[in-house]
Amino acid sequence: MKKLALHWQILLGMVVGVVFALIMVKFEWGPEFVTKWIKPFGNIFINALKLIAVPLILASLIKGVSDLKDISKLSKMGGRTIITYVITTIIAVSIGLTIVNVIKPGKSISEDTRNELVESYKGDADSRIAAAEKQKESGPLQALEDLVPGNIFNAASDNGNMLQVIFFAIFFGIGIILIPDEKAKPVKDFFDGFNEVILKLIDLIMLAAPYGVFALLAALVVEAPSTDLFKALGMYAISVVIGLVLMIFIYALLVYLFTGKKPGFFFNGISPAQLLAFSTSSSAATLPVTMERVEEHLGVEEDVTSFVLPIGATINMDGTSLYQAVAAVFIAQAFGMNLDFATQMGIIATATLASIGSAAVPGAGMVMLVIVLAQAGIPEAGLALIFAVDRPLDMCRTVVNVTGDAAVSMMVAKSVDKLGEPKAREWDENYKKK
Ligand code: DAS
Repeated sequence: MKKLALHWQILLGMVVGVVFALIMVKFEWGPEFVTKWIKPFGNIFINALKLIAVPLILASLIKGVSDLKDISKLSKMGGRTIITYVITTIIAVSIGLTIVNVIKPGKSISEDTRNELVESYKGDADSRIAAAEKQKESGPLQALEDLVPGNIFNAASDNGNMLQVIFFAIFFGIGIILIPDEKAKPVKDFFDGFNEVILKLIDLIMLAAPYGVFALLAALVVEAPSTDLFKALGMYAISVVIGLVLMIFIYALLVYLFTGKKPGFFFNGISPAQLLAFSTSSSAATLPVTMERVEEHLGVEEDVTSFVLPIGATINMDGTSLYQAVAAVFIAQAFGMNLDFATQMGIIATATLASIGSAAVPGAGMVMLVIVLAQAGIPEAGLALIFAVDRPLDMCRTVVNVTGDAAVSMMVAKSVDKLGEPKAREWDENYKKK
């Protein structure tokens, strides 16, 4: 297994997982066997990655920020990063709106099919709609208020609060810059070493990647919604996927235009992280691998990756914003509503904000979709319409989220002259002999 490059290992794990599940569903005891005896290994794998995500962000961000000799560099890189993130998100939403208005997937839903779908999925979607309701009640500055954790350990306890961990790490790193060098040195050395250990732990966790992904895909296939997807839902899913694929090519074009690196180089470097994003539906769980791949295989220096990627994993979700634009207009179409141009322009603003507010965990994009629906006056019951296909689309949009972060980190690195040759850290010689 070690001979195969990482992305082939992960791909093999996915394919074998799907084939295994398709065989298992032929037996009456098959689905239960997969859910009870295989799926736990997939959850263990995701948890191991999520476990490492917070220490990794703390170590790499604190190291990254404290390595910046002065705070002005932080604001320079920060400014470029946020602006680039917002621009790519607006591009994504605009592509989503264009596609859903051209394909019009919601037009083919008949009245009774719609009512039947809303009824049959209402129960399952209720918890998400409830979470969405709660989200809607929060005030306009809620996101800003949530940025500052009252207790770092609470913030670290749930990957949904990654922004709070990032806030603390940047705050702590600034503190290191501001104390005298002789006091700062031992602290910085500690975080340097801590960072190295975390990266080695990621290598170890990734040894289990093919097996973890096997379990995740097997469980997904076995638990796929049994009802055949209605034609409209199929067209809706195809509309989202067309938009997402288009975004992937736009990233490759932007990387080539801004850095000169060819698409083959970019995709070869980032593909293991993309496959992991697809399997886990979680940018947070994928972040450790995204950072290792962007640093070691795409040549972005650590003080850029440690800053740009953790922030990107939480606020730059271009795949999610594109999905939210398509979903909102699809639901409006399904309910026989015609959204005027002004409302659709409003969707660009709210889908951008909703994707920034979406946590880097499975299903977050659908919960935040309620903000887009509320702003456009689209019924929230429509969430029940799209619930059945949310998980496979979540896997696809998470791939785009992660790819966008990697592309932006390369462009920002190039702009601050921190894009070098990849150091492709395979197993270092002395480790192999241990
Ligand atoms: N699954 C989220 C992520 O981790 C995206 C989403 O739910 O839309 O990027």
